[in-house]
Amino acid sequence: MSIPFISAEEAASVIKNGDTVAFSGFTASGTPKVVTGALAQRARALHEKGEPFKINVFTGASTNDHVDGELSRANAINMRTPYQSHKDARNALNNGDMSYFDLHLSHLSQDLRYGFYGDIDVAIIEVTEMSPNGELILGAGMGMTPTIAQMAKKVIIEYSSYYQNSFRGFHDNYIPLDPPNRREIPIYKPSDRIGSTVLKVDPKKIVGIVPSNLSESIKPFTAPDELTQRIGDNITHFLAEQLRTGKIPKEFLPIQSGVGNVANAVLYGLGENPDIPQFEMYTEVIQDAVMTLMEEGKCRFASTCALTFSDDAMLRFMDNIDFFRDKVLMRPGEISNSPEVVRRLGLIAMNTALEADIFGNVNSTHVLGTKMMNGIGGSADFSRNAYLSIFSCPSIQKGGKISTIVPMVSHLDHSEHSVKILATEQGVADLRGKDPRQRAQTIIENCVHPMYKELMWDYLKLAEKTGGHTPHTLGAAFALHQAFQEKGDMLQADFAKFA
Ligand code: 0RQ
Repeated sequence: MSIPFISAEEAASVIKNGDTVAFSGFTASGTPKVVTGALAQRARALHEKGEPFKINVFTGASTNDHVDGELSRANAINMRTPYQSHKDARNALNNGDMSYFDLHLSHLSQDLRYGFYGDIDVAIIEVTEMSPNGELILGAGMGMTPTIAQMAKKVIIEYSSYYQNSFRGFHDNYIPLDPPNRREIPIYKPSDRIGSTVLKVDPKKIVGIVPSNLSESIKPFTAPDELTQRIGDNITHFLAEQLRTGKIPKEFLPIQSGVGNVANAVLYGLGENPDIPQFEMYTEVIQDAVMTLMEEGKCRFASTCALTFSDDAMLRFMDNIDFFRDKVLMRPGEISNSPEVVRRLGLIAMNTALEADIFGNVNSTHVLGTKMMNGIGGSADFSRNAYLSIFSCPSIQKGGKISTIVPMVSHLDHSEHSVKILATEQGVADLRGKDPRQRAQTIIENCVHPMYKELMWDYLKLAEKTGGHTPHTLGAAFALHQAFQEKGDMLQADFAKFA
């Protein structure tokens, strides 16, 4: 069967107001880049005529400017899940122009198959190779593509000619059976392949192929600065000590690492520390640092959902693709983030907090309790089930007007039960085996910035007067947040009126 090449406008015309559209990819990698621009134009034209046009957008994780940027600027998104990190989408959802629900990334594929969110009308899938019988080779990110390819009523293909070398062999396409028939996911080490290198789609569902030649447009990461390097060093020294004392097996354990500059700095720190042996990764995203660690021989293998490389690093990867062919496997998000596999492999999970409280609860999503930053992403898929879950952040933000360690988090993503280690540039708090008062003491001693220490000890003393297993004086628990809201500086918090 021959599948026609069509324009972005023709592809966009297939999508109707109110449709649910699902996208391939994970982060910007493997995310479609062409059809959504035409769709945004159509939405604008219809809005100008006073006609409604909004779609529901389901993705593997965050996307790119073509999807979240174009569509949110055109006010064309009704509902969005499970994760975003684009400033225009962030504005739209915080203003109430778009509804958004924040979801564990490993959940969306199965929730869709369970029928929780209705049908998928259209899937837009970026491929790098394709055969007439519907066998697809995906690109640099998998996301939930196997599930959306299976469920969607119609499929639009974006055929990317950007990559000169073939991605064939890097993907592990697999959909687990659904309950009550699910079996174990047979991954016993990060490099175990369980699925197929190609993704099969019913060619009758494919409405057309849209050519694309755009890169992922991922900017290079900034080199570690003094702050991120100190956080990275603190975590690396802690892990080396755990290894020396036998709390981490001598073979070391697979690493999961979140996104961002701190995550990159931690990985560089692991690479440079001679006490950390060669390791493998079981993670959802690999960034530039991992590629360097592979080239240096420090990282042996990475199971991931996406290659979130900057454009320059991606070209380096492509130039040397045969070197990486037996060192990288891309899996769907429900497998890269599978809690079952995470628990079995015994991961060291390293994720980032916006704020943490003195008892070890973590907020990763809501700035000052109300404004959504990105979303929970895969952080809880990993941290809840890891061998060792580490959260890190700088101890202060906004030039010291904000302490990231507070008496009580203003929003909860990861409870004290999922947080074993908390690290800032000040030091590391090991929370294992400690009761709430001991946790508070070790966090204040090791993680709080010196300018906030006295304030935090004052709060603990005040809270201890109220008593209880987890001491809190509820009226004062958000005094730092209130001081920032009213006076622009958390240091202005005053506990005297609660004494
Ligand atoms: O503000 O942008 O105005 O400068 O928040 O802060 O320190 O640069 O944070 O980029 O490392 O991201 C948790 C958001 C951290 C991210 C989070 C302000 C600060 C700055 C950004 P500016 P940083 P990072 C794998 C796992 C959840 C998902 C996850 C994240 C801006 O890591 O989204 O882990 N994690 N996924 O000034 C007020 C505070 C603040 C604050 C920071 N306490 N109060 N403002 N800021 N802390 C990936 C996937 O799942 C795909």
